[in-house]
Amino acid sequence: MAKAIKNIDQKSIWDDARQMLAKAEKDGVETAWDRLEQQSPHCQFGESGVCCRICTMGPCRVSKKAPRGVCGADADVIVARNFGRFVAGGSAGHSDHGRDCIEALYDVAHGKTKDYTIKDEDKLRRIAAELGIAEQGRETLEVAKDLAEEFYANYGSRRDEVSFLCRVPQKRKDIWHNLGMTPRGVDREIAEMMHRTHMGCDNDAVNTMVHSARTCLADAWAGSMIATEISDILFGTPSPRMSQANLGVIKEDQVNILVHGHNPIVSEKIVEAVNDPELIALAKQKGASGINVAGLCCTGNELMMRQGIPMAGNHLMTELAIVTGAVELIVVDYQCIMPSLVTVGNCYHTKMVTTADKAKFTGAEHVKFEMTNGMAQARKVVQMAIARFALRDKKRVQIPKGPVPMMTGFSNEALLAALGGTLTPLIEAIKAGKVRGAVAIVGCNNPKYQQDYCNVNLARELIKRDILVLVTGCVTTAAGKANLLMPESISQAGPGLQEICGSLGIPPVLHMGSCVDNARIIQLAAMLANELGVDISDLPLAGSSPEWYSEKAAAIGTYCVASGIYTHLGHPPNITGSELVTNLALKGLDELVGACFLIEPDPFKAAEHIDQRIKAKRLGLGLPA
Ligand code: XCC
Ligand code: SF4
Repeated sequence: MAKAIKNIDQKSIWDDARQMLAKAEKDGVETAWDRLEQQSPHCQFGESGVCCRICTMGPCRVSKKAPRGVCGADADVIVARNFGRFVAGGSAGHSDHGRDCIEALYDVAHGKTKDYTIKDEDKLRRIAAELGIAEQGRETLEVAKDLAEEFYANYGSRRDEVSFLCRVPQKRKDIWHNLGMTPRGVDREIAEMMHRTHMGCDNDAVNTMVHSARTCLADAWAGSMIATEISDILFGTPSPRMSQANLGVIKEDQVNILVHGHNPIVSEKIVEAVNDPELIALAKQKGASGINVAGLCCTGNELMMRQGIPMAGNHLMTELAIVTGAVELIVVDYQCIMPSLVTVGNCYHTKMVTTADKAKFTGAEHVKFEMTNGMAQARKVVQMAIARFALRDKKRVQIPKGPVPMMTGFSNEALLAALGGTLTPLIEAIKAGKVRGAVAIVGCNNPKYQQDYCNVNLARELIKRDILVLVTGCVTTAAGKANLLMPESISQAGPGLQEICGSLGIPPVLHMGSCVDNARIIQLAAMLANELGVDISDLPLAGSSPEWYSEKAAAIGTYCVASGIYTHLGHPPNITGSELVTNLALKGLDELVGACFLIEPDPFKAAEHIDQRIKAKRLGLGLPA
C-alpha cells in the first residue's frame, strides 16, 4: 500500500478539496492525511491480518520464525478469524441501522409517534404482499404492524431463512443451501461469527470464510434490504430529481447545517425544521439570509435521493467542509463520522451535535433523538445552529465556488418507471449489446489514495465501453463532481449506452442511494436473473469499491461475491498473510459461488479486467461479447 501523500495536489483530484487542504495548513488544522503520515508505515502484521488478539495467552503475531500462536493457530486460521470479525462488524452496522428502521415502522404502526408517518403506502402494501402478509381490505397501520413483526423476526433465531430470500433465484439459493451459506437471521449469523472466532472454536479457515459470507448475506438480503425498504415506506421512494454537489453548496450568507451519518430518521426531521417559517425568521433576525442544509456521506445520499438536498461532500470532505469556516453546526447519527470532526470544529465556531446513544463523541453536545421527540429535537438543533451564526469569524471564511449539478433518485421503482414499467427494454438493450453490462461502483474514500481518482476514472472507463454504471455511497459525490450524473454526460459514453440512455433521458451513471441501498442493486440483479431464468452469476455484472476503507464496505464486497457478482477492490482486506484465504478470495470462491474478488489499484487496469469478465458472461449467455 502506498505511503502517506504529502503534496496537496496528490491528495485529491478536486479543486474544492485542494483549496481547503491549503487553508487547513494555514489555519493549523490537522486532517486525516496528516494523521496517516503519523501512522505510516503501518504494522505489517496487522496489515496482513496475522496479528491475533482474541485471547490473553497472546497477543500473537505469526511469522516464518514463529508460525503458530500460543494456542497453535496458524496464519490461515488467524486471518480467517480476523476477517470474519471484520465483516461481522460491517454487517452489524448496516443491520443495526435496519433495526432502528423497524423500530420506527413499529412505532408509527402502533400510533406511538406523530413525528413520523407512512409516506409510501403502495410500497408498504406491495412488500407486505410479497412477504405473504394479507393487505387487501386492511387498514394501512394494521398491515404495517404485521410487516414490522415480520422484519423483527428476520433478526432472530427461529427461521430457516430471511424473508427476502423470496427475491433470490432458485439456483442461487441452492448454492447457498449446499454450502451451508443460507442466511437465517441477522443477529444469529453475527453472534455465531463471534462465537466461531472465539479461541478454540472454528479452526478451519475455509469453514470460517463460508460463515463470513453467510453473515454478509444476512446483511444484504435482510439488514440492509430492510433498512432500504422501510426508509422508502416512511420517507418516500426516491424518484429522479436534480441536486448539486461539492463544497460550493455551503452558503456564505446563510446559517449552514451539515447532516452526516446514515439513517434518515434524524436528518429528515432536520430538513423539515429548516423549512419552518418561524425558524427562518429567527435566522433572519440574527443577520442570516436563511438556513441552508447540506449532506455528507450516506445521510447526504438519503436526503439527496428523496429531497434533492445538496451534497457537501463524501468521506474525505467531512473535515474539509468545516475548514470553510462557514459551518455553524454538524449533526450526526452514526457510522463513518471521524472523531476528529469535534477537534476541527473547535478550530472554528462549528458545533457538533450527536443524536444516537450508541454514537456519542467526547466534546460534542448530545441531543437524543427518539421516535417520539424527533421534530422537537430537530427544532432545537436548528436553533442551536442559528445561535452559532453570530460567532462566525468572517475573516476566516473561504467557500469554494461553483457547485456541480447532478441527477439523483434512481430507486428500482424509478428505473422501472423510466423503462416504461418493465425490465424488457433493458434486457433487449443488453441482448443487443447496446448496454453490454452493468457495474455498481460503491463505497468510500481512503487517504491512502488520491481522493476519488480511482472512483471517477473507473466510472469513465466503463461507460466508454457501453457498461452502465450504478453508484451509491461516497462514490456518488465523486461521480457527481466529475459531471457523470447528468443526462448530458452520455457524450462520454460509448455509442450503445449513448443511444439507450439518450432515449430514456437518463445519465450513463445512475445514483441509486446510500450504502445500505446496495440492497437495491442486488435486488435489481436478482430481478434480471429471474426474468432471464438464470442465476445472478450468469449475468454480465460486476461490483467495485476502488477506495474502500470500512468494515461495512468489506461486508458489501463479500455479499456481492456470495450473491454471484464479481467484485473489484482497489486494495485487499487484511488477509494477505494467508495464502489459503487470499487464494480463496481471488479464485476459489469462483468455483464455490460463481464469483470472486479482483484486487487492482489502477482503475484503467481494473476496467480492463471487468470488461473481460463481462465479455465472458455475455458469451456464456450466448450474446455477442
Ligand atoms: Fe462510509 Fe456510507 Fe464508505 Fe462513505 S461509502 S465512507 S462506508 S459513508 Ni458506504
Ligand atoms: Fe494467540 Fe491463539 Fe490467543 Fe490468538 S487465540 S491470541 S493465536 S493464543
